[in-house]
Amino acid sequence: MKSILENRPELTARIGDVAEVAGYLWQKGWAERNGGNITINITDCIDDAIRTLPPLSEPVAIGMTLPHLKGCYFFCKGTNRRMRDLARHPMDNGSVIRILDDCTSYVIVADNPVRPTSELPSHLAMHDQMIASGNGYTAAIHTHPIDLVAMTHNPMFLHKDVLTNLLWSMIPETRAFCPKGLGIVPYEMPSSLDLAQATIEALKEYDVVMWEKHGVCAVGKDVMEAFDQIDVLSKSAQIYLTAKSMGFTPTGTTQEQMDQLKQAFNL
Ligand code: 2HA
Ligand code: ZN
Repeated sequence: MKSILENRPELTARIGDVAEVAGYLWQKGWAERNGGNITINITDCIDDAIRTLPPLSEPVAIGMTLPHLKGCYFFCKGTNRRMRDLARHPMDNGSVIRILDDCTSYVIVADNPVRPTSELPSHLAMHDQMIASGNGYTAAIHTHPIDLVAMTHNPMFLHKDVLTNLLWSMIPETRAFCPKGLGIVPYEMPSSLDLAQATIEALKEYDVVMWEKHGVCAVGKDVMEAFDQIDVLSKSAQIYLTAKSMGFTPTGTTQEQMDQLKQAFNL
């Protein structure tokens, strides 16, 4: 069967980036079994030939109305698919969906009828909000970083911006490259509409949020940028726990040093 990636270098590159990031998530140990999901908005890569493809599925209800997604196209990791398999064979472990004009349902259009991620409501709600805000973001990642998830098991770290300030203070790069910090979404049932709602609420203020005792969710201009933000936060968490395992609590940079950085980098 012909893939829609054939003779479409831009679309091929974007999905290649998703596969590359999927490989990183697996290598980092953040993507056990089918854990985590990635979606990217590819509407600007869609041409008339794709637009006229017959759907591979009946319309499927999303469970919410997303007014900014009318006619948009997304590449989504498939539900129950492994991140490590997405890395090697993205078009067999993910699919392209189109949001129907009712803004409440989607159809699968290519390459295979792979049902999208179980966290689709959260992912699509994030994309809807990103379009509404006009921030130009096109990517959303959800993954299970061991260090960051562990930290959400301590109630002390669930208060607003306690983790943000702790992680910023571990290494200057985190302050510079994750300038909005890390939001907290209190525990909700995975895949639920409540989780989707709480996530978009938190993303009004942050680009990366923790789903308490579950995982992290990050958005960005592209999939690499979203990944980088999780990566710098995880690096800080690693520094914190390395110091702790050496038997001491790390001092962290001072508020003044962080403020200097904010000024110097215009954050
Ligand atoms: O896709 O990580 O949260 C599997 C998950 C659900
Ligand atoms: Zn998850």
